[in-house]
Amino acid sequence: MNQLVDGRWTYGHVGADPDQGGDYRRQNAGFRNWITPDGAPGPSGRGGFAAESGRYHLYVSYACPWAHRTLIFRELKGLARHIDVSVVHPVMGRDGWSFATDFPGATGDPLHGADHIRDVYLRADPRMTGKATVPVLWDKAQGTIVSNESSEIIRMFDSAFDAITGSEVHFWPADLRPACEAVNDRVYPDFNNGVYRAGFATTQAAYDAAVGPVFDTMAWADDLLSRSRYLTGDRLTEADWRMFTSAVRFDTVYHTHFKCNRAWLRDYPHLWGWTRELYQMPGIAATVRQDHITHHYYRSHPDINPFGIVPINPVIDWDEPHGRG
Ligand SMILES: N[C@@H](CCC(=O)N[C@@H](CS)C(=O)NCC(=O)O)C(=O)O
Repeated sequence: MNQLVDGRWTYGHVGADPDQGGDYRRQNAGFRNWITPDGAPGPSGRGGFAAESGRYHLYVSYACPWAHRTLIFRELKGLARHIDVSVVHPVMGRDGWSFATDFPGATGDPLHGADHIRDVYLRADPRMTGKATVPVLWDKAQGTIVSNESSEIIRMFDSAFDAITGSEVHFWPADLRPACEAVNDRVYPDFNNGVYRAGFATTQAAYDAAVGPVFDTMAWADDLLSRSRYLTGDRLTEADWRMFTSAVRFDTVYHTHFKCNRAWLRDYPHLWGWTRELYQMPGIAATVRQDHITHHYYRSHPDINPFGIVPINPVIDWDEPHGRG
């Protein structure tokens, strides 16, 4: 379960991002291996995970912004034909993510017939005790989990399969890595995770400390995007996609459910145009399932929405011309 620390909810991924360089220790088994073109070891974990078509399986929730990153990279990198996907039910109960199929788009688990995502973790590590998170990248050949860290899964997807897919587009290019890191270092704590810290705060002080940086970061990004095509300059990078997954959830859940209601995202013209531009890129709209997003957040957190009522929500025209570039 989420942990209450100093009046703040730590939501599993607080500090979980290795980009933060902090002292966070993942509660769950922490699978940190890498798929590489030839199976050589990656920056962490062990080797033996060579890029092959059909070998790997991705478990996601359409609701989760971290899992969403991996779905986006699967599309952008032409991996949909090579890596199949299972989607959990959007409503997370006491046993965590389930494979119930009574919601459109929830696929169940055709690979293992598991009831919950926890069962998939237990196949890889029967002693695993911590939280069973999505995404999970599964290796059918070795019957284990390659990685459950989205920030690393997107970097393997960015290049490991290029010889198979022929993809030549890269979102983690060597020359822009410092610029990406600088943006990620702000966006992860103050926006991606900042909305959770605001939403799960149980003291006024914890809420106040979290919510200010959320809007400071949106104002900063709006200003940056008034002068720059993307967050790190002229080229679209992972830094954009990592901010995007929270941006598309802002007006439908974070604004109301997490009490981030100083403004709507669509009040920031450049940020809103950029969000629509990314949304309208080929393959992306199908990864954005607002039905899963709203039903997950509003129905999975009884502490902050005890009756599980899903609000009517604003009507948002995601296909409105973005007028950029
Ligand atoms: N560091 C992980 C974090 C993933 C994560 O925290 N996912 C949440 C959903 S948004 C989860 O699965 N939580 C399970 C739970 O709370 O039981 C990543 O980025 O891959």
